[in-house]
Amino acid sequence: MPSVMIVYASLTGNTEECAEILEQAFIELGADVEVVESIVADPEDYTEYDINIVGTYTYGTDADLPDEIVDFYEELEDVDLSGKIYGNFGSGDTFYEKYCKSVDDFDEQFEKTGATFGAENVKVNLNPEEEDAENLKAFAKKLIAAYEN
Ligand code: FMN
Repeated sequence: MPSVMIVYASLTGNTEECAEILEQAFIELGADVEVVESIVADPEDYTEYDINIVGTYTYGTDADLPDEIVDFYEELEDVDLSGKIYGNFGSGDTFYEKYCKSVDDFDEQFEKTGATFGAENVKVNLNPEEEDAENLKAFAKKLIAAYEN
């Protein structure tokens, strides 16, 4: 079974709640999972895990990255993650034009690392509801399937 690292940023708890659901889903699937807040995370740590995940909300005046994940974002592109699987999720608010933009921003960064896209981004409107929990569980399954391929 793969090892998984989830790095997340959450101001009001919605993305954190998603991270917890995802963590539980991976545990139920038999994976080893580590969950770390972005402010204390180092992208180099991803090299020790098979599946690399970012969870982030979107903020600011122009759908900016949260301040506490900017350093992680900038340093990520310099890490060689060839052979790793990646996936992104996050919470946003459909009220905003650039819904969950920060989640998509991480796709571009991961592409620079050489990691392999594992599953479609999961976007959650505010706090996760039943359907979102199902989507997060399906996301975990797809990432593991991508690892096993
Ligand atoms: N959500 C989006 O999807 N796109 C945005 O551009 C966006 N901008 C925001 C700007 C401000 C000032 C605030 C307060 C919220 C914004 N949001 C936006 C919504 C947050 O991403 C959303 O509330 C999210 O659930 C917060 O996640 P958290 O609880 O993990 O901190």
